[in-house]
Amino acid sequence: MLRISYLVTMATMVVATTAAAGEITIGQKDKTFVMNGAKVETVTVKVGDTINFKNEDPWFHNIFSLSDLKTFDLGSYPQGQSKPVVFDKAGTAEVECAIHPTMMLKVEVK
Ligand SMILES: [Cu+2]
Repeated sequence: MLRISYLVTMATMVVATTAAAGEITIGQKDKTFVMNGAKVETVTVKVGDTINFKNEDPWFHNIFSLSDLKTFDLGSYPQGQSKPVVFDKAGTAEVECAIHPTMMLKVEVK
């Protein structure tokens, strides 16, 4: 009986650990980065978290980063489409748009 409750506890912990890797959506709207409808210039996530970059504008965006922490290039994609990036190391990444040089987002991974 004790052994069963131990196994249940362990199973619960595994589920909790898996759920800890979060997922957020950062929109591209009016040539800015937005989260929950509000403009953001810095966003903090945890190691292992995923950011879904979602284009909410009626024109293309091309989200990329040349940061040492995370180098990626999502290519250009239209309104409604979303592409994920996993931030798997701690540090800071500058995220930009290749089409709109004014777009800047700092991602702090802790
Ligand atoms: Cu853009």
